[in-house]
Amino acid sequence: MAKYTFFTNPLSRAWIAWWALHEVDADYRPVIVNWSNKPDELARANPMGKVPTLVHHHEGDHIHVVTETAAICHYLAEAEASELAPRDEERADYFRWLFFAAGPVEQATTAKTMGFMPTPEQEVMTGFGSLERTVDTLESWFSQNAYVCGDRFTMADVYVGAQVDWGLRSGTMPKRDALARYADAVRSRDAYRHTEAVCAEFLPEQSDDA
Ligand SMILES: N[C@@H](CCC(=O)N[C@@H](CS)C(=O)NCC(=O)O)C(=O)O
Repeated sequence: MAKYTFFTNPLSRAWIAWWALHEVDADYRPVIVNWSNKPDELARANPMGKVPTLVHHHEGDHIHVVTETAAICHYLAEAEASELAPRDEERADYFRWLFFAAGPVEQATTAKTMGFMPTPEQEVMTGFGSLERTVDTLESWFSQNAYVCGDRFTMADVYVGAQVDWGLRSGTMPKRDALARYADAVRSRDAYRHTEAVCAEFLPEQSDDA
């Protein structure tokens, strides 16, 4: 049995966790999930029925279920590749930007996709403030740092990098030179390219609604 069962869909956020699995060279079994025909195995692991969902099969009889893409990324770094987890002096930057991307950045880009723009009054109580503010904040960091933790690629760059990559490709994030440079750097990872190739193989399994 593979060490991990990975519920996924190549045309979804699960792509990010897929990339993380390849960064750590994990032993996993992918289960492709179509929205109209979800396996019972997924509902048992994650009542949200969302992908990515990762099941870690431990020796003996117990499992651990991890959901939420950013959590899966970090979990895999700790479990499989400590060199991708933060060193003590990197923890502040690592967790700051990992959570910033999973919260404000994701909310801001989703809001834009859905056509919601907070008014100045609503910005005060909206976690992301405005898309402009989140992008300005990311830009200020990546104007001065190659990666989330400075000069070194860590697992936080899988998640933050994927958000920036997708934001720029989809046009939900305005183009800025520092962000474009960062996106190019993460796209050059071997594991990123390998994930693209693996996902392409699974695309024919997609149903129209997935
Ligand atoms: N908060 C979750 C969001 C996961 C999510 O929304 N996944 C979507 C695909 S991008 C999904 O599974 N949609 C199927 C559904 O809701 O039925 C994460 O960050 O992993």
